[in-house]
Amino acid sequence: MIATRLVLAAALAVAFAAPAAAKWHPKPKPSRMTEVPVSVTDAWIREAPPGASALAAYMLVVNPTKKGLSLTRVTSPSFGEVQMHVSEVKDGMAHMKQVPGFTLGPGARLVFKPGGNHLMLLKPKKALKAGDVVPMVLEFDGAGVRSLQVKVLSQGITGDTPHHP
Ligand SMILES: [Cu+2]
Repeated sequence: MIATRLVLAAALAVAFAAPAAAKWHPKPKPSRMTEVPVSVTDAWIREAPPGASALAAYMLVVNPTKKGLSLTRVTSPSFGEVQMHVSEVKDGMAHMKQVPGFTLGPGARLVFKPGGNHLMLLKPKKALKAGDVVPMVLEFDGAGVRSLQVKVLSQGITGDTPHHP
């Protein structure tokens, strides 16, 4: 009888200890929270016709730190997916392809511009028009993030570089 009670008490102790143990071992991701002092200028999204399934974003990213950085992921709450694309000319034809990221050495500049590297914004969650502002987060592997607000502009909507339909 006493033995049974002890077992029950032990079982209860474990049950109550479990939540405390979970609290004791949090899983912080400091690198995902840290803002990296990367400079981002001239950030803009090209306004697309209503119903467009993809938009493109452009900006100048400069790494002023003394450490190399790897841009490995870009997200935006306004889009289901953001890809990093490079443009290249093959056999006289302009092509674009997705890349896993870009590395920026100390002091390096990374240019996203029409006809060159660009951020491909896919699965828009709502229609965007010129003047709208879209939050975006650049993630630098192991270093942190750079959060920014990107304005939608109508410039170039007729396009110097035809893009995804
Ligand atoms: Cu593209």
